[in-house]
Amino acid sequence: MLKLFYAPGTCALASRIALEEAGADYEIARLNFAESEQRSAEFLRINPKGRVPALVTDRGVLTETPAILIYVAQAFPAANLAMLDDAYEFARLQAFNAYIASTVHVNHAHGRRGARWANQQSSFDDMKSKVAETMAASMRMIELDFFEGPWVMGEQYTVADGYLYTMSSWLAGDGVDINEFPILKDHFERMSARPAVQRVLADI
Ligand SMILES: N[C@@H](CCC(=O)N[C@@H](CS)C(=O)NCC(=O)O)C(=O)O
Repeated sequence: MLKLFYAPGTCALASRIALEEAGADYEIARLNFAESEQRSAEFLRINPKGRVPALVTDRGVLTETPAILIYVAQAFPAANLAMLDDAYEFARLQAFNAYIASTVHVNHAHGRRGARWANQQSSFDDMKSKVAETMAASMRMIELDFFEGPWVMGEQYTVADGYLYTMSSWLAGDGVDINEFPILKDHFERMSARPAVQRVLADI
């Protein structure tokens, strides 16, 4: 059975939504970040990066959200969570997920994980002061330039939707009002109502 290492409020939510949407048989292993369990020797043996998500499969451990999302889409093709037969559309989906991982998530991380990039408190404070601006700029670009509607990629619901939903769920904490983005707000509300997301929210 698949096992997802997870922590509430993290990007691992996207992988969990994908597993739920896929109807996968999986179990959750929750890490308590307040207790730094992600840096425990036991977890570092599973994921030396000390981060979630990590998905334990019968062939080994997968990390990195975009890779896990595509793995789930390919491992459960009946769920139709990616355009697996269209090279161009599949690449567009991966481009969206890569943008979230490399830019939007990193914007957010500057607010709480500044120690990854700097040493001084003044540097952390400076990075943190930029988060609302960079998150808003990224979300504006997604809303105006990337989001096809009614789902991220158009008519087909894909793993990108749970990933965008995860980013939208961080906005209030990053000082960004989702009401500034009516399309993303509508997407967030429709995502929240999906049975798979409801199941996750009931067991956060
Ligand atoms: N590139 C990774 C990033 C994973 C990541 O940074 N996860 C965060 C939670 S959102 C984490 O585990 N942080 C723990 C830490 O920094 O100690 C991905 O996209 O999955």
